[in-house]
Amino acid sequence: MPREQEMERLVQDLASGAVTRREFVSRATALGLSLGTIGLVLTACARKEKSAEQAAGADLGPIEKELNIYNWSDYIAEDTIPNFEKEFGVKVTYDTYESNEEMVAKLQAGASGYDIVVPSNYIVPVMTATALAAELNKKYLTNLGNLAPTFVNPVFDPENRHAIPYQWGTTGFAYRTDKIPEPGDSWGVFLDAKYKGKMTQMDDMRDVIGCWLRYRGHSLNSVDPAELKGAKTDALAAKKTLKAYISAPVKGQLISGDVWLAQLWNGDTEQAKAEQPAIGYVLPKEGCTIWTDSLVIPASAPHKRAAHEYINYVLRPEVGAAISNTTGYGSPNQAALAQMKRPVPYPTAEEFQRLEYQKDLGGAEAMWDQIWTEIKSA
Ligand code: N2P
Repeated sequence: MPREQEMERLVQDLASGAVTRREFVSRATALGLSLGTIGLVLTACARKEKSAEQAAGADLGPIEKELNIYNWSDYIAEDTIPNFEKEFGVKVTYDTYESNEEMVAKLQAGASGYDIVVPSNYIVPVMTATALAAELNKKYLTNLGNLAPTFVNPVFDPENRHAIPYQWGTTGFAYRTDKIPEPGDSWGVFLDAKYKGKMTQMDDMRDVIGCWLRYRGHSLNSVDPAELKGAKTDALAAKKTLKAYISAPVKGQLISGDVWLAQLWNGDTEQAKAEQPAIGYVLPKEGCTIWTDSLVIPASAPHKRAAHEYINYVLRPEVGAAISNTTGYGSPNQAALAQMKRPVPYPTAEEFQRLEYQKDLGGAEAMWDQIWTEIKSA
């Protein structure tokens, strides 16, 4: 295992209690970590454990009158918030974002005022390791039993201590069946000069570089400089044919016909298709991202009781079903499936050969950031 990964694993093991503090110190020293850094990690970990213990059993008091939600765009049913406000007597402020990085940057900048955020799987361990996520108080989550077994105790958040799965989906490409009847099933389509100016990729480092890594047969979590160099070459070649890097807002352009082919998530594709039936979706043969987004309460959330009530409300079968019926995404709410118009079945083991969950890049994030900056500014 490369040294960086070994360190990362070691810090995770300390945080989860898999190694003792004493073991951590001796192994971290052997890995060449400075004593100052070791001290910082130990202090952060102790502080986190203390606040987690306090939070998990705390009585949160009466429900507050306000709730501030920060969610991805187009990721909720029309009546989800109004019904919650009416029933619980809470005024909800609802803001949206377009990428995990945008959301995390807001939280890292200091008390954001948000009570609910919706990170993807690979972001949750980052939020817990940096004490950005609050420990959930399960006594308020009486509907937790409605989660499908796959989403209970997920690898990204053992025992659902900080995250309750909300929706899951994939990142493939959407296309106009009337403009490109046969787009094939490869990420290589983005290199096809025939469609120059009519294609877009997501405005998301992980999805763009990730798809080009898969195109070359690598993991979309690669931290190998040579593999990343290849992915960068392809991304730069594809950029010559692209109209833009754009995520959810591309739906309008697919509907109008300004864009014929767009790297996009399955559910947003379904939403566009509801308005323009000539839209198809492809999971490229080289493989692509599968993700689970979860409801998380930031450690700095000012309205924690209302946030718990909201999570518990979303876990109701009819609320979960209404959300997926609008978004087109899969629901981790097993009890909701029976009420869904087109339930999206969770992938089989065979389908998983084409799918990969993103992981935190750890120390290699800076290298990815650098490559993405170079691609964007080229
Ligand atoms: C929102 C879909 C976002 C999901 N439209 C990406 N994880």
